[in-house]
Amino acid sequence: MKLKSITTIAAATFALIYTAQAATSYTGAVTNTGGSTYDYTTGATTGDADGDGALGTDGYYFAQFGGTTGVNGLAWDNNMVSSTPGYVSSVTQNAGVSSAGGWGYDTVTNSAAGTGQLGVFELEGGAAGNEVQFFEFTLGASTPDTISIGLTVDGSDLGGVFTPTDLRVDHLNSANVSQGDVSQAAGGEGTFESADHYFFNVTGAVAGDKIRIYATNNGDTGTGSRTQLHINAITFDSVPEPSSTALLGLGGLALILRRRK
Ligand SMILES: [Ca+2]
Ligand SMILES: [Ca+2]
Repeated sequence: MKLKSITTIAAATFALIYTAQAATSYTGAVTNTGGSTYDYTTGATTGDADGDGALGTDGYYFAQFGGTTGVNGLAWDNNMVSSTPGYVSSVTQNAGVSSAGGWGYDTVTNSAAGTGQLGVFELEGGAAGNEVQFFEFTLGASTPDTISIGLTVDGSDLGGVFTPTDLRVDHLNSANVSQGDVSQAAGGEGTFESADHYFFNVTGAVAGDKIRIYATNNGDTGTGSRTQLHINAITFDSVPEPSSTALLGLGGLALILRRRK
């Protein structure tokens, strides 16, 4: 085989590996995670893109994690345990987001943060059918090709009220052009204190892109006629980048074939 052909093949393979298809997809759910306790470090295969058996390996945001006393209306970041992924350069939130919880909500275990009680990121939903943006994550250097975003909902009391009917994840490129968004019905069973996790893959994101998290008011006013929307936690896991060993292998193959010429 001539070196020119080898070079062409190598270039084509390289392009295959690195041509990122921008897409957003719903990838599955873990629902009613066993009543009042859930361990993010065991059995979390759905959405665990890196396959290490834990959710939130890259980073996480848990509302009111560790709190045991009902505290209402504090700023979202005053009632949170978090670890921002290394590839997220900035996090912004809807100014209306606050945090609440502590009244015997789900107890969860996270590999880095230990065991604590979930609270809620709380946001006024307005009228039925109204969609609001909770968070926006701007991506920076070393953004992986595929990010699994996990959203935990329904991990509190008044399930029907605290469960948004609809969650949406949107991926915008640096020019604010949508690279794909996906919705998934998220609830309705209204089980008291039994959290549900919904997972969305964002593929082909690069530095400067944004990932936005939305929820829609499902119109269930429930007890107390509440219209707030709630998300308990957000987790980030990623599929590792194609390893440099694959490229080294290509280089080695070219070298071997060249010697055989
Ligand atoms: Ca549930
Ligand atoms: Ca993981």
